[in-house]
Amino acid sequence: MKLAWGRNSGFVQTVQGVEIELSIRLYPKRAGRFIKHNQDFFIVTLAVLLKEIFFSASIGFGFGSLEGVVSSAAILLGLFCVSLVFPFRTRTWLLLLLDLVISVMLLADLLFYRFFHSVITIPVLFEAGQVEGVSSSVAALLSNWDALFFADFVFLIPYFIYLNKHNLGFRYRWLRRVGQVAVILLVCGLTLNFTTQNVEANFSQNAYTGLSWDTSVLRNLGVVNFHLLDLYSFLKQKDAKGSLESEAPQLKAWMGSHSEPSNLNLTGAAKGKNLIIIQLEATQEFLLGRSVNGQEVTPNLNRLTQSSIYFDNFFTQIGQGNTSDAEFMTLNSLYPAPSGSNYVMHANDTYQSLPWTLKGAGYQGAYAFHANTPQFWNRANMYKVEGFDKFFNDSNFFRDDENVGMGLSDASMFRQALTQIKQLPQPYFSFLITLSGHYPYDIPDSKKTLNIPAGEYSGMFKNYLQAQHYADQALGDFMNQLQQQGILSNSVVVVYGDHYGTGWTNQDLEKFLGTNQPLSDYQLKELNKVPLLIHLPWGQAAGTRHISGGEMDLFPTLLNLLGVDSGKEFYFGQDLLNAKDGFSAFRVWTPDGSFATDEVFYIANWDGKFEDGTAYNRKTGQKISLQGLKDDYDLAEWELHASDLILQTNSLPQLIPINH
Ligand code: GP9
Ligand code: MN
Repeated sequence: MKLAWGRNSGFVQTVQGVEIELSIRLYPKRAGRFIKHNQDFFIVTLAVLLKEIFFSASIGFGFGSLEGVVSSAAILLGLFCVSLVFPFRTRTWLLLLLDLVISVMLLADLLFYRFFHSVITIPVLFEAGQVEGVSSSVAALLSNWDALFFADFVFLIPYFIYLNKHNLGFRYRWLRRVGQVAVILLVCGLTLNFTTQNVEANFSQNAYTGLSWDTSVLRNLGVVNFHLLDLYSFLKQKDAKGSLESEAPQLKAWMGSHSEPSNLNLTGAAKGKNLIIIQLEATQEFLLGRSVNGQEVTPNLNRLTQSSIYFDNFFTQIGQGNTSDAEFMTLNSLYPAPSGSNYVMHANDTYQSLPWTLKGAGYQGAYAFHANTPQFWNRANMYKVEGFDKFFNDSNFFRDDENVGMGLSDASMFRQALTQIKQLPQPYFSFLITLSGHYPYDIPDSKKTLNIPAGEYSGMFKNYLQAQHYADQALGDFMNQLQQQGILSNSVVVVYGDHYGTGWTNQDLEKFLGTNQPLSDYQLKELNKVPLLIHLPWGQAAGTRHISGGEMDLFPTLLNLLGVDSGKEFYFGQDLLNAKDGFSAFRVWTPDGSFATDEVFYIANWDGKFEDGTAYNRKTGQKISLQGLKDDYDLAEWELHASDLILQTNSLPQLIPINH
């Protein structure tokens, strides 16, 4: 479609060869009168447009692009003009209501963005249950400036009352009003058609398909357009869930070759032992072995590295589902969703997860312990689906006897969990998820036992260090208890961080790590690593392993150690004790298709073109050519696609035997 300025000072639109002329003659007087008598409509549109621009600036996108402002104005005029068909009084209040709805949406988006670095998408809305749980974070995320989103109401409400009282709205006959709306809609539609056309070509191939992680639409079409497109793609996706049939043979063949053990290092080394997995909230690898003011930040983890198989090159691979994604990968070795959380969106699928597999191999039961409301991350439903026999949570078990940060202290959680673990029929699988390290790391002063010199770091980073130091102490006490109670010699204890923390500055990290230069984006990606420690009875096979891996690899690694046949399982990760080379694919926070091997870290471009990505030699940190990396890139893309397909079509039962 081409747009041209027409003969009669109007628009000429050519649609499939037919010229349509919109003769909107520009009569300045009439136009002036139209604006004057519809000032409520124009004022509200302008106010909301300014809020959109303020939103863009607040999330660090500046005042937005010209396309963004034009597109935002067009969609707002288009949405709000519907109010013009109503009588004046009704429409003024309707306009204020629309203004309010969008303002609340913008504030919710802004808070969400400060926490998750993305705006709210439809799949995320299904996770509303967690709002209750993050309420302590919400207070920390608010800023005084946010009040600006509602500042216009202070003027608009009295002004609209005045307009109504003095009968200042122009009363067109209804047919004319409908005509005006139709013209405005047409102009807005044409404008949007024009601005949306080239987003994919100009900004990113993934602009529309990767709404949850690609910022092109948000930057270039504005947040209201973003939400409408997100809604559209959600509805479309619901209709068209692909089919697995054509891809099943490829998946089966791949699984066959993927699962073949190359050698049998430590296979069955912990056969028949209890499995205790402790997932630590926001514990990052860079904390280990470091001190502040001569004091170790994580003395207990540091000590544990000596008696465990310690993986020091282990990535978190989470998407928007944060903690739940880390759990999901550990339990299933399937990838996080492209947006939202699988715990929420795929809680009706069938899984052959770690609990089911272990129980099939003779384990007496699987138990989850997490001191939060059971609805958070939809755990109450999902843990049943994953095969846990009981979920010990805030509602049915934990006494709220000590609060730290987001909820019950880790110390109390471990203490109370142990009373149950001691009684479980053996061998068992216990899965414990901690909480005290959670953003905004606001723990009581009495629990801050690190001596951090004043002025050294931002408040947020100091709090992070204190919270992690506290959580490390709680973990250390729990490990001592396991030893004293004779559990440690009979169990495999796995400890890992769920994901990175947020909220501090790069300068904090640079100071903490003692780097002399600003950290590059690539270095920051490397710093996102989390620790993984696997403690076997009597410290068997202890030592540091440098193979690169991530949360997707835990499932096959544990099956090997526990001597459980993995031949019939389906998993994307690899057994880190037997794999020759590391391979981890990333998504959402690092563009889809990014991957890390022992040698290379390839960071894909948001535009989705392989050749626009950047690769680094992980030993030297230098940029390297992309030659020879295409196969691994294709593999990363394929694994993500295949995992999504399996989940969207609930197809594991077509690929492997399900034992429940
Ligand atoms: C909530 C806890 C934190 O129960 O697991 O989740 P997160 O906000 O880190 O995803
Ligand atoms: Mn978490």
